[in-house]
Amino acid sequence: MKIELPEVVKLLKEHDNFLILCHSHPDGDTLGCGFALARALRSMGKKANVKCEDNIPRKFSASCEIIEEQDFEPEYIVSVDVADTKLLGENVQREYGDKINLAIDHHSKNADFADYLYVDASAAAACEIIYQIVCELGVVITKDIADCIFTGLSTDSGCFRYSNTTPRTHYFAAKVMECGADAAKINRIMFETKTKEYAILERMVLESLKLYCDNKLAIIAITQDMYKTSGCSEDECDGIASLPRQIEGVLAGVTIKEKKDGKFKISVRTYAPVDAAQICSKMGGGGHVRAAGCQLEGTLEETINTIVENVKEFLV
Ligand SMILES: [Mn+2]
Repeated sequence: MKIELPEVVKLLKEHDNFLILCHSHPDGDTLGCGFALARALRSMGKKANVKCEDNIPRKFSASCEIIEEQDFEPEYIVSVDVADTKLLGENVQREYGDKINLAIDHHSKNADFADYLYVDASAAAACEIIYQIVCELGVVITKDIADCIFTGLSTDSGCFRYSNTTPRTHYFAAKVMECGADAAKINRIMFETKTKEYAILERMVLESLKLYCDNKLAIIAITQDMYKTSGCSEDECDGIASLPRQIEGVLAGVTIKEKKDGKFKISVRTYAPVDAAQICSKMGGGGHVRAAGCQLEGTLEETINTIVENVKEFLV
């Protein structure tokens, strides 16, 4: 059932012993939401843990500092930034997928899997929602909470450069900076710092770049071999998906990542009027207007062909 923000706040006040679920392959937004909310609830004297199927990439350790796990039986399960229970990852989905009490999200196509759902699709990051919730809960926004929220705001808006960025995104960022968020440090870690391994991987990925559809579609591919040769881990290269769209004239940038099981994870980034969510839903996935994803099987060549076939009609 869809609810509004005051009801979300009421549910959080009424309950205790929270388990907060992030999506798998965690990004700055889902982690920022999870740890900000857990810290806020704990500061109200409640118990709260954060759960994620995958390991948390090292670059988030400075801003979303991992909190010590508390020992309790979860009573109220909240998902943050999770559009579909599939995105929780296999194990978390199996254990909690049908037990989620409250979903807090900013994906317009949320699968409505929880007892209660709050979606604000106008939010650039789910952390915009968490900021409002934390304020309404009346808790003091500590530097730790501020850093978490800033991380979500900044990463989901591409350092406030993507078209999803609104005055409100900037306003909330300003508010959490007033509470001590270290914006410069977080942005440097998220957007300017790369490991030597990542730089080597990036060079290989750029060599894989191919242009299609009158140079309006750019595709790059990352194979398991490239991870091995470069020494770069898979969870380290989320930002690479923005690469193909940087080329002048490109309206759709596609990143193909080979997973360990040989299947391909596809990330699509677009500029107006091309709708990434529409493209990906044709291939069994989904997401936002400018950023979406799906999964494909087959050889790399077949996968590229499938993508070109599905994207080209949107580029005429
Ligand atoms: Mn998000």
